[in-house]
Amino acid sequence: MSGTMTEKILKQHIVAGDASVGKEAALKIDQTLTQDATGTMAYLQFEAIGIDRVRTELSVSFIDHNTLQTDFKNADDHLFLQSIAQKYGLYFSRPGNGICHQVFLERFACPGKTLIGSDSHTPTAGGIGSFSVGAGGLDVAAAMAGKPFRIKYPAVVGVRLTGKLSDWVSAKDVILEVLRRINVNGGFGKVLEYFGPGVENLSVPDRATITNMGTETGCTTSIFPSDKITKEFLEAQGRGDRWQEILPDEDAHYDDIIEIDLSTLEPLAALPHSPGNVKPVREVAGLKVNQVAIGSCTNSSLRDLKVVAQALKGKTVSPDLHMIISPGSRQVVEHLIDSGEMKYLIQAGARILENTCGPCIGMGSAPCSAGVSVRTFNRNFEGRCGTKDGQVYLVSPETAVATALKGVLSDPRDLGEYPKIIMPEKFFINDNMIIRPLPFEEAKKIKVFYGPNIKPLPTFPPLPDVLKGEALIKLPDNITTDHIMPAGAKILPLRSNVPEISKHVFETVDSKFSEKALEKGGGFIIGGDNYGQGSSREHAALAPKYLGIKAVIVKSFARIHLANLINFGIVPLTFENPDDYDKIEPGDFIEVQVGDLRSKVTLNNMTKGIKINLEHTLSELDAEILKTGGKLPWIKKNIEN
Ligand code: MIC
Ligand code: SF4
Repeated sequence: MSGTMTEKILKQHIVAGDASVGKEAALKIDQTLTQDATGTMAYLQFEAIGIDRVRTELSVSFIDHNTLQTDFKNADDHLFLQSIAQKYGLYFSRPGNGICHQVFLERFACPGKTLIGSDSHTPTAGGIGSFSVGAGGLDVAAAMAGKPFRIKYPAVVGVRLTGKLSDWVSAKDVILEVLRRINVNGGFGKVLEYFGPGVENLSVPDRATITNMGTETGCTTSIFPSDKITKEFLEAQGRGDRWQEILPDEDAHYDDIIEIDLSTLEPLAALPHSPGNVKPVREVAGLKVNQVAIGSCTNSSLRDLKVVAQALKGKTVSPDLHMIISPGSRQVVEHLIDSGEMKYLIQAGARILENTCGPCIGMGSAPCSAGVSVRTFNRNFEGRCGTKDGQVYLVSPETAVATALKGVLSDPRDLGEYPKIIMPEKFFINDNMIIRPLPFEEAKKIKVFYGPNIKPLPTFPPLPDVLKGEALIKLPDNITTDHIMPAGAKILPLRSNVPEISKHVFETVDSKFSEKALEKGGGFIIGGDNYGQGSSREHAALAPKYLGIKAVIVKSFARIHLANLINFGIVPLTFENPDDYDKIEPGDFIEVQVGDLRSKVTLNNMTKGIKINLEHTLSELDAEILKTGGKLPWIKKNIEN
């Protein structure tokens, strides 16, 4: 039977449910990844499930988000994660080894496998032909315990690539073009599957840039074929035996098709404050820039940094700005040192940071007041860079380096001849910063280290039939998880301490929110479209739950956040008629009859005396999980050890 790549991989992994678009399907998960910021909670949950070893083919725990160690908290969390990995049979990538998605692509990702990761950019591995999905930590914990992962069976959109990119135009411009066309919610419920003759003109890291930032469309995942180029990449990584061909059939049926002729693309930029706010660089060129930052899981591969190094060779970064580079992995750095290109970066005045997420998640390098920062990252949500009025532009490494040299936002095509990039035939393989799993008998003896910052998981009671309380906050469209539960150097160390981190919920929107919520005994959140876009951080559900939030009532949800709300027992509801959004004001007292969540849900605005019809997309199982008080108690009830 003919099919898309998505259908082929899913067919081999569906263990229950229905393979029709929009219906719930349960997938067997082969591989998992976590990073430190979501990992502490995910492993506390894994421990609470009570399994003695991970039940996946491969599970990897990375430390890459918070490595600042500003006090004992972060250092303690690292020890916790390392001891957990040793105890339960995981690979552990030590701090400094690199950004999870870059290292995973280099050393672990396999075509045809299913992967879930407690990070929304897990689809990076789609660049190698893996079906890889971002999820909340609890879903990853459940997958590590051998439980299937439930998704709404996706529609498959074929992105047909033709032609070849011009000099100074690169993979980032391809995904910015996709975002320009479908914006930050155009991918909801869909897989973006790349195919067509243009695919062979993109390397695996190029493809990974595209699947990485595909997350910003709200899609379930993005995937590229596994072809000759994939084989060469895996062979160069010493992993040729992991290759298998995965191509769509000639007559594969796509639910929709997006056509992109690579040769017509030009350098693009996403303007503040949305990755979907895309314009050609030439239209915004000349803007004075205070900072250029290169790196993140989107654009920190060896190819990307080689382009930057070659363009900087023998030149000096503009005195009007700072240039910061965070390489994706130690492998990338080793190659840059070996080829002498690291010297070009340093001689030009670039400031080299550790191989971590760094400025992308507000861990330092915040721009100056109202500063313009031009970044090769994937998100430019307001305040995420650490400066509330910072103006972040998302661009390719080519545009970033041109800007660093000129001091103003610049079209890289003005730099002249495109540098010649020589990629190694074989990558340096040095896995000495990856600690392998211990044999079971030895693992059993490991004692898990719990620092004083690791607080026990809060528990929540089953859901009552009627929810009552105040509308505590009313928000516009496209609220991100960075609004709900901010990150950055001050807050990330609190990820394993729910009572403390809850104090920061909605801090940038309403500084009194957490106090108010606790004082009123909880209540409701009212929002617009695409509520919860962005990160997979389950703290954006868990912390509001801790503050007593009972239901979130919005026009529409982003995928991962919706799943996280269910996992933590907050009822996700939408307006049957979006105009009813106007019928609730903050402070209104509300009563919502949820019953068994199988029939219609009505909201009674007691303050205004108005009844409003609400909807939801909850499956029977979701309803059961919610009624039990969340996924953890539900799993504990249902797991067969
Ligand atoms: C992000 O890019 O927002 C993060 C930080 O990587 C998050 C995960 C987190 O909040 O820990 C993500 O994308 O899922
Ligand atoms: Fe890290 Fe940024 Fe990538 Fe998130 S988007 S995983 S913070 S580099």
